[in-house]
Amino acid sequence: MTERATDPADPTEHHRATDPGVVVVVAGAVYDRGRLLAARRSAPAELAGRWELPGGKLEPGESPEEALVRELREELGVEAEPGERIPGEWPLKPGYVLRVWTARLLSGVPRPLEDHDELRWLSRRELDSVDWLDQDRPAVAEAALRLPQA
Ligand code: 523
Repeated sequence: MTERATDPADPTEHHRATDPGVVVVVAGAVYDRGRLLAARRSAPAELAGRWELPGGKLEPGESPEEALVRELREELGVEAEPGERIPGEWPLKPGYVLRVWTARLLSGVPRPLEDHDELRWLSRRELDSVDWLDQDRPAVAEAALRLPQA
């Protein structure tokens, strides 16, 4: 299901879409021991083979943090704790925006269960070694600033 945020009186509204017609996609800059998790998309065809910060669309009634925890559990089989929002918002296809949170791995070893066919943990100096989706690049650059130099 897709969240189209609606009620301006809802106190959680600012956590969702600023524009009620916009679908929010949340992604996680998942850290573990000084490395950032990169995931290679297996679908749809136009995005397959490109690397992203894992995540997905908000479902109705979810906060972005809840959506992120759910997506990381579904897609990677891990438990993660959301941290801070990485400032900024990046347009995707028309009507969709990407927002990114940092997240810390709590338990589990990430596996590509859904939507991905490969995962890699990248140190700061390895971040340019994968072909990130264009829209993820600014968030990856911001996330890199939060990684220890390696
Ligand atoms: N992106 C994107 N970068 C990024 C994510 C998580 C998603 O550009 N880091 C885009 C890709 C899709 C759209 O956002 O065009 C929705 O992401 P998707 O397909 O991962 O969302 P889901 O998992 O909620 O989608 P369904 O499989 O349709 O439920």
